[in-house]
Amino acid sequence: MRLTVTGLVVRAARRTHLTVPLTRLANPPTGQLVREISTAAAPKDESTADVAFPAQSVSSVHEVDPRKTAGGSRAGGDTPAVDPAATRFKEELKGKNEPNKIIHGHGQSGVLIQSKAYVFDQTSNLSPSILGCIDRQLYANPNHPICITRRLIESVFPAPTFKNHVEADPVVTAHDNFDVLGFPQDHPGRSRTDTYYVDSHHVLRTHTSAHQHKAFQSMVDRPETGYTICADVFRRDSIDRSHFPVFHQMEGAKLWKADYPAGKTHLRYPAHKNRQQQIEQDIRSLPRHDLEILHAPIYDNLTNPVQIQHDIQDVRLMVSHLRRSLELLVHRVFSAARAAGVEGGSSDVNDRLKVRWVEAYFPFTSPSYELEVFWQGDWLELLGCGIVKQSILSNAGLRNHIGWAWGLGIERLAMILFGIPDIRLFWSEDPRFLNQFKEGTITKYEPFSKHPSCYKDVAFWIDAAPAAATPLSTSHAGSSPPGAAAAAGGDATKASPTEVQPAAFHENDVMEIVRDVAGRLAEDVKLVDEFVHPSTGRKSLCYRINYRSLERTLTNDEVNEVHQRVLHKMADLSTIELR
Ligand code: FA5
Ligand code: MG
Repeated sequence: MRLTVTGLVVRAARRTHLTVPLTRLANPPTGQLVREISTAAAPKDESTADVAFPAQSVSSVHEVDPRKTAGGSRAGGDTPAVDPAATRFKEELKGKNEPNKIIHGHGQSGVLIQSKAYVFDQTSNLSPSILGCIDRQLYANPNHPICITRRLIESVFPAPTFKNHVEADPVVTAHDNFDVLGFPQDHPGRSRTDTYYVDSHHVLRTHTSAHQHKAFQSMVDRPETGYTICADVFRRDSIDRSHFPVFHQMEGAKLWKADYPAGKTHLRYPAHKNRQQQIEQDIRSLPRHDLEILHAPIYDNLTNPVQIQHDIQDVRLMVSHLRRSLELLVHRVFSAARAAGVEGGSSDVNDRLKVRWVEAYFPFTSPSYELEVFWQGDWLELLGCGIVKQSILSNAGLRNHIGWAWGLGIERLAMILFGIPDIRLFWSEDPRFLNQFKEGTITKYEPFSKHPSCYKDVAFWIDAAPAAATPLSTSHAGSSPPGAAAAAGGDATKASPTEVQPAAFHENDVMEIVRDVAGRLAEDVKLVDEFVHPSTGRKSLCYRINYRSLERTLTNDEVNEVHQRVLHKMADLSTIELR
């Protein structure tokens, strides 16, 4: 299982690939500077150093190279010009009313998702298999482990402090998924090889943070000071027992407001102090836990800085509140798992659970962290989090607020909670799986069958160097799950939108073909051989596909037939030549 993110190699690599905003380097908030500001009588105005997000950037929307991302995106997702043919086709899609199915006609293709029609353009890369997962809404079925886990998480972040949302429509603008959160234009998460584009302006969200800006905006007039959002998220990714192209995320945020009186500068300090005291009080009211915390860095001036607008004491307090809240969540989940008899990280039930905090990078928080838990002999990344960038709050109309946010993968917790060994099981419609779970109860999953695997290889030549650094050719092979090296999808070792090799082979293209043809019959796909021909210099890759159904034994003929169809589709790829 490639559930863990361990080792500093990955983290060091991540930082070299992600763009660190220049402002960070030009204005490092040295400890000295921060301390001076924090002890000054007049507190800083968190809103003064706003960086406006790019409202509209359409530089490469009509990129000719179809492998590249749409790159920029428009605020609100409105299309640049009204095309009468596209408008007619949209009406036709609505009239047909066949949701989540690719429809062709009049030289155009498109799809109806959640009653909205989208006409494909050269950026679109949706596949029938991914569309088939839309609208399952596992998080809304009270007897499904995803929903049971969601409810457990919500119980740690309850009303009235938190408003608990779900977001049913998976299509968001690229603006909301990336731009508004400060993703650099060359961030690997924007690549078409990693993200499902509905059209140049819309994507299937790659993370719940795509709803962060609107959730913050809606808090301007609401009594709640926090939220949670649950949704399905989509990433073109590798195939193994812990990765599925659709998974579920939950995002949470909590803010504190200072009631700065307009124009009365001398009254700002008491308002600032009041807010600080409120955070202290909120920390005191959090229940205690007995987790063993092995490592917990607060900030690092160079690599994980406190934002220039922030008072360092405020940050210390918010980080403490954030950590205590999430540690409490982990404690609840693991206590429930142990009570249900699911095997833990240690055979001794009385052993304390070990967790550690590690530095991370997200374009929309600083400082940022990941929480890892020691589970079944290895460190497992559960979530990412941090102090919300002040520009994001100000852009949402929350100028006097400061706060934290986190995002976690529900499957990661649910697999632990119920002892579910394979992520594909969550999508099973087999009653022998579904009938094991009941609203509000944690029960250990009992495997109902174990069917044999059938391995088949596919070997091919590639001409150009691969756009993806293949697992065997990277130094941190095996330690970095795809998607882990960058916020919200996008492995920093993979092709990026600025990749200079048009149409180079990308391993996610193989994954997508296998997924489309074999569906959930493919348990994992691994690169098993890679060599360069000594005289021609051409590179050969060999991938091994493990076919195994969770529900029945596959016949040889059946697997051969599926594999032939995979080979057939692979042969159509212009970037490879089958061997
Ligand atoms: C994010 O998606 C950020 N939006 C999280 C965040 C929110 C940070 C708010 C700061 C503030 P990341 O790509 O690391 O980050 O994913 C978050 C979590 O989703 C991971 O820690 C992991 O638990 C889960 N996750 C990521 N990729 C997968 C995958 N392919 N399969 C299952 N779970 C995954
Ligand atoms: Mg991560």
